[in-house]
Amino acid sequence: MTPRIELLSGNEAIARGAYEGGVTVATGYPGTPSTEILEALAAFRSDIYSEWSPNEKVALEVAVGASFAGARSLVTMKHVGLNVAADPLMTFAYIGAVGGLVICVADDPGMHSSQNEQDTRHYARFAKIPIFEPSDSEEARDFTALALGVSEQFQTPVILRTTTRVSHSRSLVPLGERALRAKSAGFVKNPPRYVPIPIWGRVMRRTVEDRLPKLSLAACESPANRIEMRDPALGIITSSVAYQYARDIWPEASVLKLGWAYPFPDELIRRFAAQVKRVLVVEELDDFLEEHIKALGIACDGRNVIPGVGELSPTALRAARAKYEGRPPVVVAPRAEIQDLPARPPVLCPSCPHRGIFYALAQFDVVVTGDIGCYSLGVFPPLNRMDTILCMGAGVSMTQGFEKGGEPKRIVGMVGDSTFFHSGITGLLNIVYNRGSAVIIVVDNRTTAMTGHQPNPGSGLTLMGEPAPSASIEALAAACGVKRVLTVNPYELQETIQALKESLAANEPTVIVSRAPCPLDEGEPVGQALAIDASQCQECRECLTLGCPALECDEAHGLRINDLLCGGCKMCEQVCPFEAISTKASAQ
Ligand SMILES: Cc1ncc(C[n+]2csc(CCOP(=O)(O)OP(=O)(O)O)c2C)c(N)n1
Repeated sequence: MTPRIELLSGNEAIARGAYEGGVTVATGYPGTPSTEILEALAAFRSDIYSEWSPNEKVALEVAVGASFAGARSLVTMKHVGLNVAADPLMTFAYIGAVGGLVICVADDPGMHSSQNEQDTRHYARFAKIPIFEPSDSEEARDFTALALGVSEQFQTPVILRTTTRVSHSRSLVPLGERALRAKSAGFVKNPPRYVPIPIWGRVMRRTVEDRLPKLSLAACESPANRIEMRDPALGIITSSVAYQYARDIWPEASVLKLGWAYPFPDELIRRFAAQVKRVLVVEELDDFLEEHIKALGIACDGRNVIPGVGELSPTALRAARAKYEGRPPVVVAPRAEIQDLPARPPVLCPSCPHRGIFYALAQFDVVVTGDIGCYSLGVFPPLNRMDTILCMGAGVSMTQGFEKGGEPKRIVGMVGDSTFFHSGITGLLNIVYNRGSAVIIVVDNRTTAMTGHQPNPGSGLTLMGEPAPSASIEALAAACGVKRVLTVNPYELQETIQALKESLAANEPTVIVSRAPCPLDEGEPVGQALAIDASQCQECRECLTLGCPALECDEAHGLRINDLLCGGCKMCEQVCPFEAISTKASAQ
């Protein structure tokens, strides 16, 4: 029978690979471009338990527990998520897996939706564990299943690394059957195997080193790595999506395609290099392969011609080829229609409740340590009300450093609900414990909006669609020792400004929970669309300070509200000094 073939994104294909590979536990924390893996896995709910964990460290630790119980498990996160999960990863690499455990990490070259461009391959080398890199959806499916097997065979965690292009591009995948292992779950007590106290940890440390050459040999034999011999004049060594671009730009070249890049398959690399005249390494981001190939004593080109910053593309490689061949540089003019587009900076949606908090904050001369989420958009004009962003949770913790570092202004920290549960709580605990006095605003829109509305511990719903207890941010703040805990409705601007004013005057740690559900998640507008009564409007433009995309202004019509965009939140009605904005006006 011919297999069913489906057009799957790389992320959907990984979920399929996990299903076919017999995974029974899947965990993760949302983060572009990885998020859809777990969302797709939730569709296999009768076979696979899947959960959004509060953060990546917890997600990995849950999966490690499942692996020790004998289950196959999968963990998903974006590249920076692995920084959060690095602590369990480094020691789990010593202890090793029982049931196969694969950590899917999605990198974001070009920083489409990330705060940095770190290259996850270094983590594989750092932790001394294998890494697989699919180049398309079929490989994403195949390598997931392959990686589960390698994890189990060599008792090691395995990283499956994608990039935005691999995760989000679609290609055909012939579907396979779910392979269930005979092995039944059940933990076998064995402290020297599971407890890395120094006496046993030192033994594990040796095991990690002994495992490396075995893994390298297995990588040489693996179907994930292959030599494609064409013209021996040029041999390209490449991996991930760079393989696709390299094939486009150097169709005549021989290629060593590394789908299992680390531990480096030295034998295979040497064998390939011996068959070609010149070696060119085509890799995205860091010179991870090139450095090692040079260390093997193989002369090669790479970073001297291939850009190491930003995303690769056929266009970038076309220019690289010209450089490599000593031809005049290829100048790529942007397409006229792209050139003519006006710049459109990202904005908060119409009727986004975060806007109320930013409007209120703009009334005070304070430093705002921000965080990552939709509310990061408060950094842009006209809101201009976020001063720093570092990483998830830092919006809370950094306030303490500003304060103790002598910053004369009052400090306000800002985090979203998902971010608070992810890594805000410990920072808050620190503020109380070490006698800080920051005002922390938790913008609680009841969801993880920025990554596409995933539920979180406060949402009252699990990934698998089951009702769940909703964690109370107020109770958590109180449990951390915060005495001033307030809740405001950010659509009520005066109430919000007043709460902020009193909190800034109080010399003690304060948590303000700014609570209103995300209207996009709710799926319905907050209220009836508003309009501007032109006879009352004095064109003072105070309403424009809200930065609402529903408020438009052009020479022909002056100020007006686009009723297709307006969500009826009434914030503009509240800021208009001339009572020119109302739902009444819209009914006229
Ligand atoms: C360590 C890490 N994990 C995941 C992400 C991806 N990410 C960015 S913001 C965010 C959470 C946003 O949710 P929330 O804090 O509730 O704010 P909202 O977008 O709903 O306003 C996530 C998961 C990240 N940037 N860093």
